Amino acid sequence: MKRWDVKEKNFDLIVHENKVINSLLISRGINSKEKADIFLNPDLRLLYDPFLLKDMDRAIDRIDEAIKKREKIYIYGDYDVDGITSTAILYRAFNKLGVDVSFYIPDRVNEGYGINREAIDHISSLDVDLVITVDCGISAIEEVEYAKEKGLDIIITDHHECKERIPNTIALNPKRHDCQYPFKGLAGCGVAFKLVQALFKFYDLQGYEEFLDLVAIGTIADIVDITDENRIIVKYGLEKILTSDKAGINAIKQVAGIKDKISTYNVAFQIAPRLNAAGRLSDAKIAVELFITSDNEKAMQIAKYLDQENKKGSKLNRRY
Ligand SMILES: [Mn+2]
Repeated sequence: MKRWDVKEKNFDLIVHENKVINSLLISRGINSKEKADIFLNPDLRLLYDPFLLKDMDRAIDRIDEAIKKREKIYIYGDYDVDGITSTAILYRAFNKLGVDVSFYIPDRVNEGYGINREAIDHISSLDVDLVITVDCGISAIEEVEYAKEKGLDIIITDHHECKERIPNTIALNPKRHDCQYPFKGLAGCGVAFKLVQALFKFYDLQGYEEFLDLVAIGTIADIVDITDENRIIVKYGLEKILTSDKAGINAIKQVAGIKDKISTYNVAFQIAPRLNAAGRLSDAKIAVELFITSDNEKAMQIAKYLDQENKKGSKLNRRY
């Protein structure tokens, strides 16, 4: 497959004035000066404008309405690391905005991935007005219609491939065929992060960077390509993990033995498996709790529990 890759690359393009660097960049698939800039100098200021995502303006309008009317918002997540971190990012952001927010993570064994009717029944019984999905929803056409019949409004945030038809609701996904966003490779938590970036911009709030630790964990764990905007997220996110003041980040670092140095390896092979242990146990909620609590003791208890369960799991894998 690599051969075809090379053939498709246009070595006549000029993305950098130095010829050697230019061909190196082109061979990596970097096809614009803007992308070359990000590659050579990943800088937070080079993060794309979140409003370039199709429907971002509509999403912000609907959320603003929810905030003004003091509506209840439910985040609908997923049990893998991308879904867990996405949920925690939005939860923390809404908490900061003073929103009445809760979250729902489907059970891996009993419910499986994505939105299901029983979950919608449950959520709609709780006086919820607005549901925001993370890392799922872009193929749930019927379930979204069902939720609307039940009086729920839904905003989808997702990064999975889009079929020709997508649900008839506000939907953020860089892979939408009608979305002009310059980078298609965001993880689910990357899309959630863009929503937070847009909200902070809209309300003129500082500090969206504080979510980069969680975005980096989800992005690395989801095995998306660490190119383009993901490079910026991972570079700053790894630094943020080391200096984080989140109870859960510090607790998981401690059980994973991470102190003053960190790489994508530490996240992929030490942090992510411990979080995935929760999903395996049908207990992914607890991993979200880890990342939204400000109670150091509670965070440490959860981290130790995940650490033990992960050790049990890896023993099982060795035996069979
Ligand atoms: Mn994902």
